[in-house]
Amino acid sequence: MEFLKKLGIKEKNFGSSTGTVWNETTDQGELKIYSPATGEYIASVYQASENDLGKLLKSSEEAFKYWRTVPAPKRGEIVRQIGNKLREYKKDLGSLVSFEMGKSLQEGMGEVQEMIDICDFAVGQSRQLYGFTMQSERPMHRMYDQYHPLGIVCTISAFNFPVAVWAWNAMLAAVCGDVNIWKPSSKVPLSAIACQNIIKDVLVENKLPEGIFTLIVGKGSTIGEKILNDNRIPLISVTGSTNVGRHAGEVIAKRFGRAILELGGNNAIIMTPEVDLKMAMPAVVFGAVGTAGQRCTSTRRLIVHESIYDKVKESLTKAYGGLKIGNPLDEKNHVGPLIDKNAVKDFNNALKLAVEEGGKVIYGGQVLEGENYKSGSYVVPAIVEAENHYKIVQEETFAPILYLIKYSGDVKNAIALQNGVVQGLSSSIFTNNMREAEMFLSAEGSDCGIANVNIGTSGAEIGGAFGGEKETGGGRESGSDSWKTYMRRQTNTINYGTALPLAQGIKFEI
Ligand code: UN1
Repeated sequence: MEFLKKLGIKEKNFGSSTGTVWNETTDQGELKIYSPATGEYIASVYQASENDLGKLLKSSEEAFKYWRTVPAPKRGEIVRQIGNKLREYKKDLGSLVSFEMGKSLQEGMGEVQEMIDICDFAVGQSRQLYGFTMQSERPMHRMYDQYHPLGIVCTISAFNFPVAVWAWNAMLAAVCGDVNIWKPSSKVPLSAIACQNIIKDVLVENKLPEGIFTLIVGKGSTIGEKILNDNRIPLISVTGSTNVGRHAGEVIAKRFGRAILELGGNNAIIMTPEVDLKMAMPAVVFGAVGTAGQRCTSTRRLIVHESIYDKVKESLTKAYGGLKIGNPLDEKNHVGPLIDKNAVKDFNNALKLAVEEGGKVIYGGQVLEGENYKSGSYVVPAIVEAENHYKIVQEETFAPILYLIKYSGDVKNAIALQNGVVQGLSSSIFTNNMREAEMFLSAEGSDCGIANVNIGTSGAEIGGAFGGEKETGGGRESGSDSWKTYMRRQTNTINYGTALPLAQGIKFEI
């Protein structure tokens, strides 16, 4: 595979780097990475040791002392160069993401584009990072707030977005003057190693010290726990399941660290009687089967008004009938494999539970076999008629299962169903009725972090803040003013007079 060579992936790779220097640990076990696309062996990664983490933290602490003094627009210049490198390697990195994770090449390339977009965004942001000025109640006083670099930021990313989620966090954190540790998912470490190789040239060309962008591939139970507990890391951004996030959030909170939690979703699309079905259908199908249902924003529930239910059911099954399932590197395929056989088990199990609770599988649900599906991770996306209260419908299953749910009466009933889960990431309504759309967006409407009109639940742009409420964790990454989380805020009051008046009219004379 040409792209592996271009990205500097060797047969055996070290798992931790302080920037350009790799720690040569080989005694902590080796991760053997197989492609879910073909089942073939790609390469291996030596897991890092706790000692390696110590080295990373030491170099990060040193680097922070320097990096925080570099003017923010100059830090932005480094991020601009990283964005350009990513442009150069877009096809190669997109291909590796697709090969290692199993998402379609289109989506792999899209993921790298998200990285490039956030680089551009962060470059612009680097000339802003502004606070407010306030009016003081005291004469000859000035008040303002300002933002300073926070310190070491760690990004713990999940397998489903092997590279983009790191960039959302690390590029913003970098312009904010923070230094970065990246702990990628052990299911997709090669994509992370490739990123480290891509940014290496920028670090060398600009003579930057080690410790600004570091990487550690290691066990959650040892390296992960150490990171969560380490007081030297003021901010940890965690993307993963609600279970992973609940534990991480608790540990980090105990030491008063800051966490950005971006956890599970149970995203729904509402279709009202005034839906434009032609437009809605591709959004639903892309949302439900894109990345084989393994996005946190994947569409898991379709809440349809009873008056159009049969029609929607028919066009949906027809659309699913046209899906091409197969090697994600082949651009004609819409749906690639699940990440591994455990995910296939979860898929099967969820379908079984749905049926036990009274659901009806009306399309798909098979595990594919044969020469083209050798990895054993390919499934036919399923559509299941179900009710919102089913236990399994209430859960996030990371697989292409779309629950078809009927509502009657007013749009408020659909909104109640949409909100009637513990997660709160993404949501959409398809309607041409502005009253319904505005109700959905109102204070009585969707309770999610993302609420869209006539757009699906997945595929958010980087310009908006990304994240959700309830068990999704409440964190926000990426655009809008999310950068503020990566900085420490300081309120400053300056007295340029000769008297010392106290606030609130308090008199204190000595
Ligand atoms: C994720 O699945 O963790 O909105 C992130 C989307 C992508 C990001 C998904 N931009 O689907």
